[in-house]
Amino acid sequence: MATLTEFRRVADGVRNWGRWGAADELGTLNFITPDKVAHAASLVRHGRVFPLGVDFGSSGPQGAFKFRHNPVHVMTVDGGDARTLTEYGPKWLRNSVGRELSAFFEDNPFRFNDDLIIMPLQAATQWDALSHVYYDDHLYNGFPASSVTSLGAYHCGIDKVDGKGITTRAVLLDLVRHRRADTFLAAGDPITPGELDEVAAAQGVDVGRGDIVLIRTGWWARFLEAGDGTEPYSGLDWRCATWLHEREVAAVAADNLMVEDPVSGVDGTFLPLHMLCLRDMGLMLGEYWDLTALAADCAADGVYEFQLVAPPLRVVGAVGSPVNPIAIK
Ligand code: UVW
Repeated sequence: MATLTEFRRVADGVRNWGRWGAADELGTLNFITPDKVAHAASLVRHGRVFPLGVDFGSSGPQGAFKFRHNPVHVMTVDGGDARTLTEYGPKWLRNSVGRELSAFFEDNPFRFNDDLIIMPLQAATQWDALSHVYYDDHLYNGFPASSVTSLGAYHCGIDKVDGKGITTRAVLLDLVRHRRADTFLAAGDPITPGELDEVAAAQGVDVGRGDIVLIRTGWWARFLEAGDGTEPYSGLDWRCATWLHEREVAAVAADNLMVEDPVSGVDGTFLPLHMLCLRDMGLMLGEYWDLTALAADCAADGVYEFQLVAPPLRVVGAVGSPVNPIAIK
């Protein structure tokens, strides 16, 4: 177990504050240049498309924390309403909605359905914005933590990164295949920086400036099998922050709940990799990405690099966003 002093030494080494100016809220997405975007597009050779988002629904992966819930999806207008209004008439439904819908539906075969969703933005496939975590009362680039209020994140909200797309070259590092794991990386054996190098070398792929790194731990496949959103797993050791920093990676995403190993590895802290990536480096984390089909394709053709398109929603002042990332080969 590392000490907090050791953690702070690593944090000082990876911190990008001021690197792109005092007002910067993009962080390591700044590594994605127009040349990088063009190169990523040139990696598309066959037109094979892999949606990496998981289902947003009532049987989603939430359960690990009481403060998060699976999405609640309800219909607000549907075919039943049209039937109610035409068969029983609007007289018993004299509220304004009833009057409005009867104007649409009565004597009119042209109809519509509407719906509504209530969910934590972290419920399923997501990006963490740079304002998602902090320590010592500061967000990325030294912005005060107090700038995140009940009105939202004034600094480093997810809406600030939309200008970047987000699209670039991405690289899959398949830890499940490398470790010859059954379905997933069971708890107790965190992924080290040295192992990331080993996997990249074994796959014959390099990781460099402006790339998004996708880490396959198999957790999502395990969740689909066992249905347990609380199941522990092995994720990235907190020291992988230095590995990501040295390679000037733009972002990292995984198929599990937190990207990082659920056991902290730093005495007296929680989420140390989150803190180093989001708060010190300005590097976004993606969680609950489904990498199964993409990994099968990469294993089949031996190509572990591709174009990734993963724009967040422009939820103003939000500290995260649902996303349906697309990998294209
Ligand atoms: C927490 O676990 C608090 O956050 P995340 O969803 O980013 O892992």
